[in-house]
Amino acid sequence: MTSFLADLASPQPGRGGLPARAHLDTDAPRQSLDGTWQVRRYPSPRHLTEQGDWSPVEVPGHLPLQGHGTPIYANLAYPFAVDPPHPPDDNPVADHRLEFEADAAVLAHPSVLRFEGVDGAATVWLNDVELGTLRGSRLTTEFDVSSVLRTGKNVLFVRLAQWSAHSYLEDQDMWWMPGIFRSVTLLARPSGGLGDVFVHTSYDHRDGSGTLRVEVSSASPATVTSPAFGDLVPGETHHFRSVSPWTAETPVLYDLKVQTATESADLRIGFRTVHVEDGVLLLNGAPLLLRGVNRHEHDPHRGRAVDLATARAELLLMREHNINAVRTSHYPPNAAFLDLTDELGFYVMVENDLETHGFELNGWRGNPSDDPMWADAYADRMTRTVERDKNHASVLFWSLGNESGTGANLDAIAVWAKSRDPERLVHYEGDRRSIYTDMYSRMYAMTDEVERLGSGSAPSPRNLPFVLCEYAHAMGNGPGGLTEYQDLFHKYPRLAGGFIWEWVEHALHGGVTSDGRTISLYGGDFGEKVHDGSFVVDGLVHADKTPGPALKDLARVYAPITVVLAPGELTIVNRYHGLDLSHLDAELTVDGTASALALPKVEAGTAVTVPLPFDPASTVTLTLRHRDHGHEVAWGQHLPSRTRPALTGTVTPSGVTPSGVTPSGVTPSGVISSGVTLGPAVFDQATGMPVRLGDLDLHDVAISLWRAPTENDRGIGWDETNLPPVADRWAAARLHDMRTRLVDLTTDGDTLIVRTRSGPPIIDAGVDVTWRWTSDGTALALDLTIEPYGAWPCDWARAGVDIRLDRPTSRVDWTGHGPGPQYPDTGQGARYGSWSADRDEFAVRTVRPQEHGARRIDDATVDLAGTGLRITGVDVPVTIRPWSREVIAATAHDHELPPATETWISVDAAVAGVGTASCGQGVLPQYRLPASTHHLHVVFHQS
Ligand code: IPT
Repeated sequence: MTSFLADLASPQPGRGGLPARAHLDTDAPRQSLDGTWQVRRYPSPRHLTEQGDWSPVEVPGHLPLQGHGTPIYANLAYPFAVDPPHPPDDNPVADHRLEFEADAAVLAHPSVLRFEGVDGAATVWLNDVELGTLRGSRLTTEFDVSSVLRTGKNVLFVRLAQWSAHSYLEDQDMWWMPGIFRSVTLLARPSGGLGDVFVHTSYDHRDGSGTLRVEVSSASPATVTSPAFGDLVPGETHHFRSVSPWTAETPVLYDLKVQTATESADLRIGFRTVHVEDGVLLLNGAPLLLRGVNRHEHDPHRGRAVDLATARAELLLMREHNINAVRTSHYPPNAAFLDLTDELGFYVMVENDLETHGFELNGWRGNPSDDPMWADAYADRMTRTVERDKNHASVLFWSLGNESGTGANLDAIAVWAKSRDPERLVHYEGDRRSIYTDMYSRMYAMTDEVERLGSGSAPSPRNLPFVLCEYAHAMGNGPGGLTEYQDLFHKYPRLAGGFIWEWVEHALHGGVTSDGRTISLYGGDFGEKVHDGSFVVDGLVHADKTPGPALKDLARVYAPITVVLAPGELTIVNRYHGLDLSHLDAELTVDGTASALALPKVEAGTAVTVPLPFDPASTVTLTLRHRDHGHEVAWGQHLPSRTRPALTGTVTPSGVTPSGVTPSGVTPSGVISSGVTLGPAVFDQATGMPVRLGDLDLHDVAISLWRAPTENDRGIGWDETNLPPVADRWAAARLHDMRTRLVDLTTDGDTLIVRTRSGPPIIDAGVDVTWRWTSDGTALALDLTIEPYGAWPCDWARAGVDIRLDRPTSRVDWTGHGPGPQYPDTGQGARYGSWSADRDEFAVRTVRPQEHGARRIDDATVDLAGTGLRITGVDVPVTIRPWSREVIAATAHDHELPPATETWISVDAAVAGVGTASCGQGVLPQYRLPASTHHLHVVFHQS
């Protein structure tokens, strides 16, 4: 076993494997070795005598998700000493063993054993014969087993160590979880069968013609046929006068059969040309806008062992939300995923299995990217990436890897990729010189810089098109600011769009609480000493693939059509790559009554304005639905101006005794003077706050400027790296800890006027608040003015009123924007209408609790088990939750929040945007809330 140990410290690629080739679907017999294997563990490769017992394990699967060890989440930081190429001694090893009988059909031929993904570093034996080693966790390795596979019992043995030299190359921001997490297959390789196939196509948009060349390597003569094109000569370029191009909008695939006398493969190919001209990314001659997401493979139970049905469902969900591009961050996906992207229509950037990000924490010293010792490993990884996936129409870009600094090894693999596959574009973000890439790529660049790049006032290297390989970090409540990015993409042809970070949250399933709540876990929850907490939970969809609110917002922002409704006219901007609108149905809804609308013809890349008379006082919504898929593609809405609710009569306050207020605003302890009444409301003369509305007790009514920090509030914005996160600024100002003094409580005719002054301790800044209460005998109206005084040390999170009710809410029905939440820089997907949500939906729960769920309402009824509270106003931001903000802020996981026994309601005059400072720019200036005067008009009714 010394060689096992020595191998682990070798920067060399795995040995013993066959040359990389395309993942082909052939008719040669095959046998899946997936299923139940046996596993036994050792604490380290130096302790291989201390073996544990054999126990079952499912393949594909990760060991830590099956009770063998624990997952570790770290972003950049290597959870071991950075001592390349050496792995740590503390290095869990697992022997995997499978006994199987080989199928006669496989045994009848030479054969290979294929591993599609083994996380960690392994040595493989079949029937005690060492086949070689596996390196490159997310890459395919094939071993020739022709002379080893036998009739009857075979024993496959895989010794897998978690850490090796190659761990330095696999520092992706995700869970470290060893295991054979993709399929293991025996493939018959008939003599004279197919070796490799490389399909080259192009499309000429000027005349609709296409070319096709199929390179075949095989041990005997091969033929290529296609129902559409007849017989083709391998290796020869065929010209076809008219082909249907492949695009994500029209994913036309042609069948192709490549065969020898002994083996035949079915391929589905597409004709398309991707290239760059004058700094613009073009597909089939027309500008290409990437409306993309970064997709990791993740399932809360199975980790990266994501089955194809799940992958298909993910892609369908993306398509329903106008996503047209996927970056396979940060490794090649399950090979069959790309069959789906070909078929369903996605532009794919396939990324090499490479990241050395942890070296950045060490000033990039010793970075493998620039060390000749690692050159072969780099070449090996890139080769296996390109060779496996080179026949997919959907794959437009090869990415060299993620966050691996710069260096000669990257330069070399870029040059190799370009020479091996000149028809695709090469991407790498980490090297700003962009000397060998086909696009200038950045991550999280701020909108002002993107604007400069788009307009040309900041030059992009070599006049390359610009792409954001990551932006808008979808962590917790957010991302804010999607619209600002998209507007720039629409404005400047040089901007080719980008990929949101990221598609799916990587929370792991941690069981269910006694009251039935799912436990979702993140970094640190497994006792890791080095970890990055909840930073792994940052996706548009939750780990179980249920959409978070940001997905609806993104769908609106990514819509390939913009609909603008104004009284008298309708403008439609068609931003499709090539489609006109004939595949859409339009529905016009005027004040709730829907009718079909005939759409004008609008060619791709053009806009049309047509007359559309309607009463400006009506609510008009135009939705466009995709006829084939049924999903809503785009919508626009005209909203009439609304007037604030007015009471029809007034009653006068009673019981106001100015002497009840002492100069300091303090009443004798324990005495609640409740003599002040106004219609259905009773006020505490000592505090000036309402304590009762009809049958409802109101508690803790107070002014608040704080929110439970979002994960974006906790991040340092890239636009102000010299400042602490806004959440820390609020904490320093003790924004959560306001102290209030009643200034006076008076009446002015039928108005009860309460003036209070509130401010955090320590500092001499705060707010003067005037509460003007009126009532018609049944409802209670509040006119509130919040005015800052003093020099405020920070912006506010919000400005509004908190109320606690001593009973839980079951649901909320409202008229206003919905169904999703809305902050000033999010909620693009929220439209005006009548909505209903249960307590959890309204609150919008996140894996790590934080401020969320504000809706802008005109009329909301809060169901409080037997009674209700109705709130009316115009566009009033409201949050309704069972917990105080202090509780939310102090709770690390959703399942740790206490059961709902009460209701906290906030009714705000203003709220701040959320931005995307968890990784990227903070809240844009126009969405911040510097100290200033705010007004709120709202009416409460007990119902
Ligand atoms: C960037 C990484 O590429 C990605 O894997 C992920 O970690 C993301 O950030 C944040 O979730 S790197 C970052 C330092 C910009």
